Amino acid sequence: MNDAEHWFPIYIGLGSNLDMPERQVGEALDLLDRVGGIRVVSRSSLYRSAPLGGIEQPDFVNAVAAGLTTLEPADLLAALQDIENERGRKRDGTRWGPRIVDLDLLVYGGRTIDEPGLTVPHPGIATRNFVLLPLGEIAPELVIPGLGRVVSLPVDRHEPEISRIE
Ligand code: A4P
Ligand code: MG
Repeated sequence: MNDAEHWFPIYIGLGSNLDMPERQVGEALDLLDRVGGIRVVSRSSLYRSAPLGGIEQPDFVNAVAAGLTTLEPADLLAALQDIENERGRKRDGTRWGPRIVDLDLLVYGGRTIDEPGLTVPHPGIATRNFVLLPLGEIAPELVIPGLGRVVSLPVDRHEPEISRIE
C-alpha cells in the first residue's frame, strides 16, 4: 500500500424496498466493503420505515454504514452507483420511487461539495429519521459540516413511521 494514501471517513445511507430489502441492504454493504479503496468500518442496525415522499410503495429497510476511503468523492459516488446497478436497480425516472437498493453518500470527511451530480453532506440528512436514527447509533458525536453534531439534531420519531428491526 502507498504510504501517502489518505483514508477519509465517510458515511453511507442505504435503503431498499424491493426483493427482500433486509438482504439487499446486507449484500450492498458486503459489496461496498469489497471495492478497492473502500472499507466498511461499522454498520447500524436495520430500520423499517414507511415510505417518505407520497408515492404508494412498500416500506423501506434503511441503515447507515461508516467507512474509510481513498477514493475522491466523484469516484466514490460512481462506486455506489455501480453497486446499485450491479444489484439490478432500474431507473425509470420516478424520483423517490421503489428501488432494489439506493446508496447515498451522506458525509465525506469535513467536506462540503455542491456540484451538479453531487451534494455533500447529503441534503436529506437533517429531515430524515431513517438517516438520523441509524447515524446516531454509530456516530452520535460526528460533526456534519453545516449541521453540527448528530446528537444535537432533532429527530421526528414518527414521520415517517420507523422502528428498529431486532
Ligand atoms: N446525488 C447528488 N448528491 C448525492 C449524494 N450525496 N449521494 C445525485 C448520492 N447521490 C447523490 O439519485 C439521483 C441523483 O442524486 C444521482 O444521479 C446523483 O448524482 P438516484 O439515486 O438516482 O435517484 P433517487 O434516489 O430516486 O433520488 P434521490 O433524490 O436521491 O432520492 P432519495 O433522497 O435517495 O430518496 N423513504 C424511506 N422510508 N426510506 C428511504 O430510503 N428513499 C427515497 C429516495 C424516498 N423515500 C424513502 C427512502
Ligand atoms: Mg439516491
